[in-house]
Amino acid sequence: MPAHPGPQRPDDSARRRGRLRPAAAAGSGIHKPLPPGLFNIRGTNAETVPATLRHTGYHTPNDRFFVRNHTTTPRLSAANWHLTVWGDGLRGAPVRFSYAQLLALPAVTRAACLECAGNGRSYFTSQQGDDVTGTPWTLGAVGAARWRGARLADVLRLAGIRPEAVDVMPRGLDDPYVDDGVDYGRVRRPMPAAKALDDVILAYEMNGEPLPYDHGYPVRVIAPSWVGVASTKWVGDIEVSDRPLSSPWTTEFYRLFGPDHPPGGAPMTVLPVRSAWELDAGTALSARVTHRLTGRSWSGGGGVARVDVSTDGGVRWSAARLLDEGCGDGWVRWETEWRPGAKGPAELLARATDTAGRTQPDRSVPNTQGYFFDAVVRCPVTVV
Ligand SMILES: Nc1nc2c(c(=O)[nH]1)N[C@H]1C(S)=C(S)[C@@H](COP(=O)(O)O)O[C@H]1N2
Ligand SMILES: [Mo]
Repeated sequence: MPAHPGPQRPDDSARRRGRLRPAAAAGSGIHKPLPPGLFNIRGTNAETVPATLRHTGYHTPNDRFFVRNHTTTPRLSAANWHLTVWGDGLRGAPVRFSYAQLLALPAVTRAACLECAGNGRSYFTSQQGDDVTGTPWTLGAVGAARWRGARLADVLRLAGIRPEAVDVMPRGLDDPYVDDGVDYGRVRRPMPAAKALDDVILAYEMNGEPLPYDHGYPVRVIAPSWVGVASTKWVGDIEVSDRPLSSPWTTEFYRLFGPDHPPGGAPMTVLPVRSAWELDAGTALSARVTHRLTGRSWSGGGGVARVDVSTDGGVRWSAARLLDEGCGDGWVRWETEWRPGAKGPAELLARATDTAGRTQPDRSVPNTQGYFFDAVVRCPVTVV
């Protein structure tokens, strides 16, 4: 039985620079080190500082990948782990899979973005003046990784899924989520059987390593192109049902409420189009020097087809140079050159369009919990 490689070590360069303060993660419930400068710690969550991706390749290194935890990271053992598939959508009794049995199934590898539906939430307030609740992410609640694992479809078929099954609900082994005195139970969210049988993975590897504890060790769900909450970490059981299922994560959280949405709220599945500059807000850039500026764009609705950038606050736009092919569930890196003239404050904008024809709007449709901020984000810089 493959054992966990032990505590994850931060990369050496960060340690040499003396930037690590292990205590930074204290109280967050997150296991890996969260060096200031690489992460913004937000309660039980940690956001990747988007500017730091400039120094990474296409895939987000595991030690920089954002963490979104409802409670705390459990440290499970693969040897004691098993997955129980159960419910009236199966032909027979519950079926159990061990870690070794899962590893023995045909493996698939898929490069896919994983993103929290609330990514970009802080801009509802700072750019639009909207009142929203939830973690005030900037744009770092997203990453791209190579996920390797078994197809959920294979596991469901081995468990005897019936053609009448309509919903499939994975549940995590982390502690029940309690908020304001209400116990919502363990994190779980149904998805249609059609999605579960399509492209969903039961992943045990992330970027060629066993899943880190914080990202779901030993096994997590990866539901490509869907809201991050569909990608259940530390999965322990999966209910298969011949009737529609619900959970607080479809009826209360991760649902769009507000005057611009239907009275009962709108469900959330596929992620929107978004873009981020790999630049800290407020960066100082020298005048009359040509700067190579970079960023990334991604979409749940297919690849990114084009990215337009503006360095004058949105008056003039030009196409950025795409450095990757905008395929399926990944992102594209892009670059542009800018030679600022006048000194003073300036705003950089990036607007992506995906292969489905969706373009980032100037304003996002508000919702009470601040999900799906997809508008063009204004990145302030100072020319000096
Ligand atoms: N069991 C469990 N699964 C979970 C969560 C959680 O708190 N518990 N958070 C979800 C949310 S909201 C997101 S955005 C992703 C984050 O995955 P990551 O922490 O690996 O980046 O995991 C999802 N899966
Ligand atoms: Mo999320």
